Amino acid sequence: MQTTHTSAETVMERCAILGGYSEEPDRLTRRYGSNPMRQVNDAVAGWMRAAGMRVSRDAIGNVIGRYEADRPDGRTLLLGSHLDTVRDAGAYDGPLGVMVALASIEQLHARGARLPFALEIYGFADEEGLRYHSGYLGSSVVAGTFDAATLRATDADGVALGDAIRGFGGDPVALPGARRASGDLLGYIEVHIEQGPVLEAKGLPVGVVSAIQGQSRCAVTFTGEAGHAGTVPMTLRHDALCAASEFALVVEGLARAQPGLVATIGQFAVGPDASNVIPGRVVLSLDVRHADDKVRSAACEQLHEGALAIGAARGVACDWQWRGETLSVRCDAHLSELLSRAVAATGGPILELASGAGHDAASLAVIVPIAMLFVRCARGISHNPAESVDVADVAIAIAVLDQLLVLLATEEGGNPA
Ligand code: HGY
Ligand code: MN
Ligand code: MN
Repeated sequence: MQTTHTSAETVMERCAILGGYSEEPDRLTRRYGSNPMRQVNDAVAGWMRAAGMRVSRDAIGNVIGRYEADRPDGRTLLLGSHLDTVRDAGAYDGPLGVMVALASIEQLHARGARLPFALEIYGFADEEGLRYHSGYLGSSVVAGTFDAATLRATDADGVALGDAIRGFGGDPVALPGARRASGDLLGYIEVHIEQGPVLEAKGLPVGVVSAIQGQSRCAVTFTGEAGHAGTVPMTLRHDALCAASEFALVVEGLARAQPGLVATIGQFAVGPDASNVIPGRVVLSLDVRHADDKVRSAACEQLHEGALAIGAARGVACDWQWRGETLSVRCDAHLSELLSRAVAATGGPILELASGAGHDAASLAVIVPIAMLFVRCARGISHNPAESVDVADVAIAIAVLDQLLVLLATEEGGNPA
């Protein structure tokens, strides 16, 4: 029988194994529907089966493991996180949550124990939105908030999402059937690295998440006029890159001026991308976040107006595409209180902290009560191959989740073995 420490070592090993499945040879990049995603789903499915779980895949390609209750009318607790990554990612953002949940169920299975509710682990097929710029594809289907118009979105190679879903073994027509009804669900618990510096600064291994801030995602295209770098006078240029660069500094200035606002231009594609050609077109991504949805929306509107004004002043067209929005959500008070009691039961001081990062829990909050446990990560680094966690902190996270299951089982009238 594994102790939580050996379980934690297994979690670390498995995150390293999954981190080896990448679309790129020298860094970790795993987009929705890619072969490495298929390989990861297969690996996770194998570990789930070995833990006594029944494995299925839904219409978008989420991998789902189910561990039955000790009674036929038991409700279901959802657990999990995402298995896709950003570009040049770390190994823990997403997979850690799936592996910690699996470690808890492996311990139940090893004891031959069952709870008065079923447990289902979701390995979500896309949370980052790297391929289609629309985050939460996997969990939005489960929550029933997936926008069918997104099926027509195309990736950098012109592949429509609907075709990518079929190519991944899913079925775009069956997506509505993958929605989970709230009725029999107890809630959703997600374990995730903090991706920030607070736990490390406080010297704590884990923290309970109070809320997840909302985010807006846009694609902004500046279209000027490509021209000869040597012959077009500066006063006659319609330089798309200069317009986009002026906009980038407006974005930074607004975010610096507004407390709690963060705004990021993470992608910046210059065309035609030749050293002796005045850039005619720039497509950039914009990510805006704030704990207060009204502040975030007002900032987006202000940036939209700013982009149009910059384009007009420079004779550069500006196209603004909204790519998606998630509202700020508060974690469920009762589930979070149980999670805090579980942290206390493992001897830890309790710290509540808000999440600047988005998580599948924010997506699922539409259908179930949610709670999240953060795990300390070194220097708060994430979305970066330097992302790392300590095995002792992972062992604590597993112990907290085990305790939470005991508390929930007691509430559900079970006597957890
Ligand atoms: O962008 C985020 O907050 C998350 O990592 N998808
Ligand atoms: Mn994540
Ligand atoms: Mn992420």
